[in-house]
Amino acid sequence: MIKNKKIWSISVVVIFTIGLAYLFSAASKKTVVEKSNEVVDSDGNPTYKPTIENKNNKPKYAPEGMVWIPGGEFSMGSKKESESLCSIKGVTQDATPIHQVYVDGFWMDAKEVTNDQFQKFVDATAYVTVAEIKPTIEEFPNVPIESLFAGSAVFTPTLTKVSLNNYLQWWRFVKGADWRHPEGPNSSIKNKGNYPVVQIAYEDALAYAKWAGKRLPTEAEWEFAARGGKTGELYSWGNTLTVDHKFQANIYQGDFPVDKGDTAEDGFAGIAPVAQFKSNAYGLYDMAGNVWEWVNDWYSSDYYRELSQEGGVARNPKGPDAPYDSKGGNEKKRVHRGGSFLCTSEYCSRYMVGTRGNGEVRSATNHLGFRCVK
Ligand SMILES: [Ca+2]
Ligand SMILES: [Ca+2]
Repeated sequence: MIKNKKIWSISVVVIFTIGLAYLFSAASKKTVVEKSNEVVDSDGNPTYKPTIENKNNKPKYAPEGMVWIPGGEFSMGSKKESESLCSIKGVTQDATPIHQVYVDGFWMDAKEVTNDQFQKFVDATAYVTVAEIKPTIEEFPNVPIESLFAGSAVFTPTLTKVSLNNYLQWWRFVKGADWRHPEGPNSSIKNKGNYPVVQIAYEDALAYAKWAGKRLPTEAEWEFAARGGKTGELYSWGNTLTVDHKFQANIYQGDFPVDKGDTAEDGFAGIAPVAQFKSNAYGLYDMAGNVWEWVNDWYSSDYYRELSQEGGVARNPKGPDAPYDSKGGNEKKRVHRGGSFLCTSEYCSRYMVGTRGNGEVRSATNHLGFRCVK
């Protein structure tokens, strides 16, 4: 009888323990459930898992101007709801779903590459950028030869408020616009050595990186770095656009894209010298705003979906094998990240850290630059 009683009480304890374990695991499942490698909570809503940084892998000697990004596992991408922070529908769709990614550690330029740095490269190599070369008739067979000029795209404010559905209203191809003349032949970079170099095509950025003994970051490396070890925050500095009513990046305030519409509440109308705002937790400046930055990956609007369907943790992803845009067109596009001094909540909002941009590889603009890694 006593023995039976003992067995009975042991059983109660065992059942109680199993029950507790079950409740505990149910509670932890409540936070994060993985479906393929898409990260969702128990209600199926996209969420982020805590970033797990690699430890103790920092090499001893830092290359000049670069900061160590430890790498590790993180949740990459943007929540669907973030789209409501942007007036144009659908522009953040290509950054969903949130999926698990691992990147190795690497060095990254703390700042956007400047005019002074690019000048050194050109002085050493006599490199000529894409925007400085007259396009050939082979490239543009339908354009009369007398209309083929060396030049590039320049932001040109509109005289009045316009509907924001056609960017050709504020982008103009300007003959003679290039990195030394970012807004056209009458503009210059005199006294702007500390400004980010712009009017840079993908191959120009690549050539600079090679000369500097560096490379362009992958899109995953760029986002890991921009998040600064934080988990799923909206911006590279936190979850609110301003901190103590102060803007944290050089973006655009006021009526876009109207002439004198930029109210420069953040301190700058148009482009700013590099590193005028606080760095993120890794010591990186301007990971949001100032100029867009080329990364190495081909742009595919479906890449995140495809990657998440593969399941597991995507290790050091390098982008799709070929460019693809569900919106159509067959341009060869690569990814841009971070947004620029022209990004506004009225238009693209892509200073949000998990969002993406893209551009044709030989097309440069006066709000597009880059930084390197190694
Ligand atoms: Ca600004
Ligand atoms: Ca930037």
